[in-house]
Amino acid sequence: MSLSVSELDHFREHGYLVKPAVFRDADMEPIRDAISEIISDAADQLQRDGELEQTFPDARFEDRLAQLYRHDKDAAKKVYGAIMGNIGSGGGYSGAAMFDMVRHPPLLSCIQSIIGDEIVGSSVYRIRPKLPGDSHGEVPWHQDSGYTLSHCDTYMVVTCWIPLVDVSIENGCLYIIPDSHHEGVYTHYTGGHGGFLEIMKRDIPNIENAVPIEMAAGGVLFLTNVTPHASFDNTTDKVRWSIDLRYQNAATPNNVGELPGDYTPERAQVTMACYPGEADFVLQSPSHPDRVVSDADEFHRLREIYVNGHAHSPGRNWTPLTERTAAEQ
Ligand SMILES: O=C(O)CCC(=O)C(=O)O
Repeated sequence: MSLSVSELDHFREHGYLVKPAVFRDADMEPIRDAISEIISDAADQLQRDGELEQTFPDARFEDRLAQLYRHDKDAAKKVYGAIMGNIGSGGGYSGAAMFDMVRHPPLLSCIQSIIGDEIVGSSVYRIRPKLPGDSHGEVPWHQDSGYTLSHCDTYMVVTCWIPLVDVSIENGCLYIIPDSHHEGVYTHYTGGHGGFLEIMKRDIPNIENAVPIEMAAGGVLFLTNVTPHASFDNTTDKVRWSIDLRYQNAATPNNVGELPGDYTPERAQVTMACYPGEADFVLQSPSHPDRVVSDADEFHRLREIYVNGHAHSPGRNWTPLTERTAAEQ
């Protein structure tokens, strides 16, 4: 499976592409099982510690965390923290089932069509549960480049957004704005909805053309790092589970072969990985096959080194969102 010329043209021209059925149901079973196991272990532990009354062991994959959340919000947040990690410092699940999602051969073939055959798994990936009734569930308009260092703005880092359940407007699918990726990185503000970075609507050309991307589980929404996107409330009673993965060519700044301690405040920014705080990893390299991470334990070890290592990142100089700015939009 790779991208056809017309799919590639669509991606380049409009800044996004939806490709159905890149993952079959059986391909997603291991990650769903891994997530379910983390939920079970965390909920059981909270119950043993007296912090949670009910654990809903018989609930289905798309129901259980929603039931936990309705029952006890604080406990449910601790449970999903173990899966998703923290924005900014990573963490979250980095076991074998995640590694198999990241290096899924049909997905890598599509990625190769976009960025070439030297493929680095870009450091930021997330497993996201969008919970019904979570007032922090909205992810406001942003470009992924808003989160990475500015010297990477002109490089291509491809985001792959993969729903593990069917997604619709009702359960909080992604929205994108076609053709709005040609003008670089827009001004972001810190402390937007849900605590995330946010671009004011007035600053995004064509915002009126925003489209919801409803998709079946296992499809992939490919986005550029400068394609504005957002997601809103989940008004159903089930969890919207998705995974977002990122990929870049090996020539794009990365931290392969480096340690968090190599990132010091004195270091010149242009020599830094686009997102210093989490580990990048080589997934395909005809020129340096020895650098390819092919072992799930090695993947986990690399990720953990960065989670525990606190690499210095200069970040970006986005200013906080004030009530006045928010009201002006
Ligand atoms: O999954 C979501 O709702 C938001 C995902 C997102 O913004 C991203 O992957 O950059």
